[in-house]
Amino acid sequence: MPGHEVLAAVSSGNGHSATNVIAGPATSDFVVVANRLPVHPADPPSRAWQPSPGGLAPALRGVVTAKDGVWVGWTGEIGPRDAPASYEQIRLRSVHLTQRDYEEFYLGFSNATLWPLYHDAVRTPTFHRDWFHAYRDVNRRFAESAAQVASFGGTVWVHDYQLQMVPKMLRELRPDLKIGFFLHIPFPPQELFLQLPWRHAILDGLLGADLVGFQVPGAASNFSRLARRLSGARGTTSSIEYDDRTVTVGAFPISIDSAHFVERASAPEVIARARQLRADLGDPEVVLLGVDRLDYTKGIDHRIRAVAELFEDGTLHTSKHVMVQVAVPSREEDAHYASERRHLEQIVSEVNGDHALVGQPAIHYLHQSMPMDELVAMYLAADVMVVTPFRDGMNLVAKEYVACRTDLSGALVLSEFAGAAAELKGAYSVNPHDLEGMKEAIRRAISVSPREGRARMLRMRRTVLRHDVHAWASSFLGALGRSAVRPQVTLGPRPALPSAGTASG
Ligand code: GDG
Repeated sequence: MPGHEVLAAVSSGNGHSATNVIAGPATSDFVVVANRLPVHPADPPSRAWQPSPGGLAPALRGVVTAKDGVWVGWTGEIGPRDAPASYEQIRLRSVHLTQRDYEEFYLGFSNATLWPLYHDAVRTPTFHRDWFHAYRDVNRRFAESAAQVASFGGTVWVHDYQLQMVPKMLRELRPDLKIGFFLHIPFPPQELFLQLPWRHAILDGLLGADLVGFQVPGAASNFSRLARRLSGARGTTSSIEYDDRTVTVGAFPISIDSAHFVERASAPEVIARARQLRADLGDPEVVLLGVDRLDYTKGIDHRIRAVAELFEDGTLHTSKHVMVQVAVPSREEDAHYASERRHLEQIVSEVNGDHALVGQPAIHYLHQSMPMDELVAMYLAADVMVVTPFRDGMNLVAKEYVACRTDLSGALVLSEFAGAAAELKGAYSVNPHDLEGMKEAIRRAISVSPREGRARMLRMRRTVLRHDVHAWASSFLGALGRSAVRPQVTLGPRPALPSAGTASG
């Protein structure tokens, strides 16, 4: 039974028969494995923990608590400190990272090799053998932790690009498990993926899952094609035969907790705050808004250039129009991110130098993160939301904006290279590389008739309210349940498995 302390014993991840006996959190039929836990340490000197902002936590919290699941991940802190055994009803299992793991697994292979490569190589990816070795070793630790907390025959849902080797490693440790993998970022076309010196290891890692899920169908077909070409798999886009197993592949576009955003956007204090924000901005006719992690994939610079040219050609004027750009600090130790920040700050100050009035900047630039209610108030205060990534797995900000526009006002300008573009058909679609096209889309969004604007927003809201994060999780887990049907696995004497929840077979 999940929910009580057990001694779990699993084989070590190196294929030898050494056995680690650990006193861990109780095992569970449902385990989420993600790079980050849903909590992180509060700023020193406090030893307290607080919920991680953004990321997967809001999306998965409900599913994990409903299933009394365990969440395996890293606290975000270097060193051996464990997160609490549970936090806000989610049971936690910490994976520790050393300074070297942080540099080579996290900053290195995950964020300087895979992240740019998977985002159209918008920055040149760096290939470094030591980074790959660290990635493999850290993935093994995640797999071992998951193996220790999963009940016999349980379901393990592995998330994202930092952990692509976990499915295969976990299957080797625990062939009884149902293993799902979901990639939150794009999966690149062959021409790019083939550059990766460790392409076989990554593909084989993913093929260890019963179900491999992507944000959009294009990513799923990129993966299946590569699996056939490089790993000798057979089959179609949606079903691959590999290693005497069937791997199901599909698109499962992620969404948001739409009802929660509607509720916050309807709260009197949030509505009042939105009014105050507009007043603080000088009660302009039009507020344009961008909200992104400060990331070179998000196309913030091109967006600001387009807005700058609209100020230059007189379409926008500081007395009537203002832009707010929230750029949430992200991966600041990476040189690409540091230089992106300097670049953005330079162009924002150029635009303000040219177009600001005293006490009225053309662009309000906030390099800071903010509480969710403040973000919702921003969404409510904005007439036009501008989301222009060069490539984005989904982009939840676009969906959050739509969910918050309960009165059907507001317009969304959205890059065709965001996964969200496939669903949000009421948006003004743009190619972020095309400055003239972006300017035209912003012009149209500003001057849309109330009738057309409402029709567009209604169309998008229907999609976002119907297809929320709960629908996303159920559809993935439903498909995993169906795909993982296979002959009963019997265990040899080697892995003494966690006793809790042991099935009869
Ligand atoms: C990756 C993929 C995919 C932002 N600022 C604050 C804040 N946020 C929250 C937003 C939103 C989330 O962070 C950002 O999500 P995005 O989807 O826009 O972008 P990534 O961080 O790049 O996420 C992406 C996503 O994974 C999910 O699969 O959509 O394509 O790149 O929820 O609201 N939250 C708070 N303060 C802020 O200042 N509290």
